[in-house]
Amino acid sequence: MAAASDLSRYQSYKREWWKEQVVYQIYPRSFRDANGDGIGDIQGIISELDYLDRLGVDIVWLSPHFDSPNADNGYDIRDYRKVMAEFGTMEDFDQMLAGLKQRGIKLIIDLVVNHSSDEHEWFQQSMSSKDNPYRNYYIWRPGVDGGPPNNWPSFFGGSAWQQAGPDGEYYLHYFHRKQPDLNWENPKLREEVYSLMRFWLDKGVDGFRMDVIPLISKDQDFPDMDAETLRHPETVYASGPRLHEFLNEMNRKVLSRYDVMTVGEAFGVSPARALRMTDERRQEIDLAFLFDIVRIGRDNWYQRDWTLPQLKGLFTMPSALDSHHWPTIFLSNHDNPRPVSKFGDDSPAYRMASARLLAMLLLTQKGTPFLYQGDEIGMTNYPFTAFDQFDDVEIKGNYQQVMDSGVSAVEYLAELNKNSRDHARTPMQWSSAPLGGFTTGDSSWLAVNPNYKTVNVEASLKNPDSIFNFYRQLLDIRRGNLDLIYGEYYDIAPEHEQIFAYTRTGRNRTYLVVLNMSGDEVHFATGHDFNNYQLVITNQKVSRSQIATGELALKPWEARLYQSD
Ligand code: TEU
Ligand code: CA
Repeated sequence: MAAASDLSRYQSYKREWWKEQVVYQIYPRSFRDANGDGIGDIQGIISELDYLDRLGVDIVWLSPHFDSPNADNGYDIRDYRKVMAEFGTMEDFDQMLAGLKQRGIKLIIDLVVNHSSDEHEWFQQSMSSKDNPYRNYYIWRPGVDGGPPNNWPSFFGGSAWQQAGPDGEYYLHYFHRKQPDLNWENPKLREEVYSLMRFWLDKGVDGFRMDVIPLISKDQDFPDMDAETLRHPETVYASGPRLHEFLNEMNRKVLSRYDVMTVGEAFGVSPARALRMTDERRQEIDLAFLFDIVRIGRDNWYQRDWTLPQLKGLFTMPSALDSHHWPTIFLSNHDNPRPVSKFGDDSPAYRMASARLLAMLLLTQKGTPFLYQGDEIGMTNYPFTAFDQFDDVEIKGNYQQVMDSGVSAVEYLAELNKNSRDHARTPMQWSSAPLGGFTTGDSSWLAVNPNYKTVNVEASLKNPDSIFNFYRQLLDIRRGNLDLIYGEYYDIAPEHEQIFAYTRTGRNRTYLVVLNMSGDEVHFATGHDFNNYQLVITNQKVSRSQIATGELALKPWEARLYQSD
């Protein structure tokens, strides 16, 4: 049979639902509070299912909803089979899942199995004695010369080793000391993980986002790091020798038995390793989040300048992958600043235009798009003025270390105002009511951005030109549009300092995207004859006469999508 009539393929790509759909990430603590205690919850999500449906997203990724003492907002799990009491009950979860399914929306949940909480029963047992059957669920080593076993650092400050229990040994924790790393060398531990995965899959969830998954395999020699490596410990942590073996086993024993998607947080991993993990012929995981784009210019807590040609180069790499790989596209998540503040312009003059431009960028690139809650209404970074306004364990853990290195508090605060994880975690702004309508109570666990009176869902739904409605229109254009989804990517002006312009060429037509990523009016020669193109959508009110010569006059932050006849 001719390839063209094979419905399971589009050109060289194997068609998969998770390549064609759009994911929306919910950070439950900050999404919507239904019972007035100032903390988002599952009933809050349930009350907004129609909102998600109206937006038109296909898949929800829910950040951790499991029982947790919240040292790291749920990324420290005490019981993998229980719902966090603050978020609700298992009945609430089941009701949410059913409500999503009713609306044709899939659900993927967070799989956090590089570490658990120190309050997990396994760890309590493990710590109790060297002879406990759970001892090897975690990674214990004797100290060296009265100190920790090696010089490995924790991402959240200090040593990655903590002494505990009656035997004086140290356990490993790459993150907070309340997040002990699980010992994947132990086959029993691996079976526990597979079993908890089946528990949720059997409930009907459609897959997993896998937290720091490249970190699960550890170099069993635990060699000291040199000074240079100490600046980027994740490169060592993500180089463990058995990663691919473990992922393959997980796939064989669990994932391959369900129709699900998996996306691994490829933190620290080399591009080659990320490619191996997601090569469809190897049967490990489907997708990976690479951090180059979202963290462009980042050097630890410091945000350096970057240029548009550099950013465009980062988009070219994933699109150039062979057809056995499929990229993800994301501009933010719960660990990163707001995209309109980082990649756009969040000043009143350009917030709306630049946020709509970023919507077009996210939804017309090649790869599965991940949209983070609040970005669809153009939520911005929070204007932090003091350290006690932060909640993040990363800042609390690193503060003293940064101060001791001779940096001033003013400078650190200025950098955190660009890149703190808390920018993404302020409560979702639903209306102009007090606290942005996030809660019916009189406080919220993290402050609401003071701009909630203008930046909120209620206002966005009413305004036909809102960022929300632009997302909605683009999602409609993208849905089922195989040319736009699978079409070949070509950057037509990689060196241009202000314009990001590219084509997506499918079987039936070519799309042309032109984005003015600057606050200037720019004249741009596209090299395309617009006689054969129609304007599909723009983020500005423009007349079509401007396109006659193949040269476009673009307003500040203007975004246009064209299609060939
Ligand atoms: O994040 C890991 C990660 O990439 C970073 O946010 C990391 O915490 C930081 O940059 C180190 O400097 C995942 C989760 O997304 C994050 O929320 C958790 O805190 C972390 O793992 C631990 O589970
Ligand atoms: Ca609540």
